[in-house]
Amino acid sequence: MSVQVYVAGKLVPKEQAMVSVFDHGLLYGDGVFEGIRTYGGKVFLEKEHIDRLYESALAIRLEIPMTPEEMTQAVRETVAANGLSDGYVRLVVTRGAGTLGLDPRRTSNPQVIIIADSISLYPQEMYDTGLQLITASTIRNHSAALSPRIKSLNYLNNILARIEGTDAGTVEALMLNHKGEVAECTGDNIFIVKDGVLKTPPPEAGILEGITRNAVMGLAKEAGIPVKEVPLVRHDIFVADECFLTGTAAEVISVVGLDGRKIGTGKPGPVTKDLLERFQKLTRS
Ligand code: PXG
Repeated sequence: MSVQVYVAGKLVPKEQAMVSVFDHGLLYGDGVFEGIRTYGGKVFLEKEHIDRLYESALAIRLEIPMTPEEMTQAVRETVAANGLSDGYVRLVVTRGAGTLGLDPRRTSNPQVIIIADSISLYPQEMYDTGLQLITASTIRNHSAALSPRIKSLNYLNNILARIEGTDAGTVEALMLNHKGEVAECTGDNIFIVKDGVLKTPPPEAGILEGITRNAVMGLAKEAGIPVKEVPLVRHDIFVADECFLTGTAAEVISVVGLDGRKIGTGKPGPVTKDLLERFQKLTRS
């Protein structure tokens, strides 16, 4: 059976799932999105993702034409209609079709799109040996220009950095903020472990407050590992004992090199492994 996509209030086969070429989501990147995992047919951290979607929409003054409860229901129906067990849900809300010109008042009918499909993951080998990163020359958007806390349809900033990574042969790239501090990667948050303390940049560093990030900080606290949200610079990564990334797709993945320099032992460290194990328990509970 063909993938069923939720669009314009109903489920249709993916070949028939369409929006207007006048949609401001397409014309201007005017909209918001979420990426969510399902494990065993259950939507993982559902409330957290739905809440973040509504917060992103509020931040760009986009009124979603359904309640969070209706959205939750629509997501569950889409997952069920596709018989999805372990997969991925992409929720998109656009400003809707309008006339040419930026003015959102000239749009009508924000579009809610829900896609539930399989997910492409990093190969297991990368979890076993750890990732290499490069630092992108493209910095993270200044939060006074477009706040990285909004998961908007404007991902060019991250895409340009990702291309730099691809050119250098890495699957992710580190992005600094306008102050030269470590912000995050193009689709993942970053953590280091130093002298038994887990450290990650605070939201003010210009990051998306990842839902996996927050879950992992909670797991670390439960495990008795001190957690600090502090500004970090590249030096902190170079001298870290361990480094890892978190994200919906990646879960928890070790980083063993930055710009060709070895981090820690050059192998996935014990804290990283412990947190990945704890996270995986959480997804299977
Ligand atoms: N930073 C950025 C810039 C992201 O886009 C994360 C961190 C990690 O956040 P979560 O909440 O996932 O722990 C993200 C997440 C996709 C896709 O389809 C992108 C993300 C998540 C899921 C799917 O490209 N980005």
